[in-house]
Amino acid sequence: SGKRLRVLVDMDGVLADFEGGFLKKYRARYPDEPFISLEDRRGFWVSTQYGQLRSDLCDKAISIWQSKDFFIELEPLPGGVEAVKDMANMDNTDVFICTSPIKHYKHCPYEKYAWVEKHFGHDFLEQVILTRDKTVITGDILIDDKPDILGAESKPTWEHILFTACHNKHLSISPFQRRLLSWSDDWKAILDSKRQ
Ligand code: BVP
Repeated sequence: SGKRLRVLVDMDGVLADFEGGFLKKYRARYPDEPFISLEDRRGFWVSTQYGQLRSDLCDKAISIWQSKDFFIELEPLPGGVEAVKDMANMDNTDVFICTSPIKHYKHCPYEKYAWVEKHFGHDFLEQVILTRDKTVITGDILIDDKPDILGAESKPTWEHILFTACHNKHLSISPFQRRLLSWSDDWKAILDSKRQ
């Protein structure tokens, strides 16, 4: 009963393996440069941590995700596509994929749509929201691996569920913030907790 539940699901780090895709292509393109293993990743911004390793590695990191075919070739994270399809088929539930494109727009926005079409089908393109500011999008839940989601709206309507990723797994979060450890975790219970 009650109104429909609106779930916003992030793409990079939640549905698509940005970190794994980055590391694989960085090592292939820069085989003689140092790299950061996924175990050693800290902080949301890959470019920041590479810049701390050696200042010129920031631009080398950025060159990877600015390249053609980076976003379309990202592998799906385990269970994510199936979970979102299941979610979209639940009664009284609307699911949107809510993702921030990079400002180097030559390939990324196109490839994000192409990735959704490839893994969810053409009809699911109706559910895509590209925005650089997720706080202005209304929803009940936002499942996202970025610890701090800020923007123009200081009181977003959604509850942020932190999706565990290599860069955030060591973070201690407020006892009021909830995590989804992976798509094997009980996402249905989190949705049910928000239903009227
Ligand atoms: O398009 C992704 C990759 C990019 O930021 C966007 C994050 O989107 P959401 O997951 O928040 O929807 N991105 C960019 C940088 C550095 C840019 Br300079 C980075 O280090 N990590 C990263 O994900």
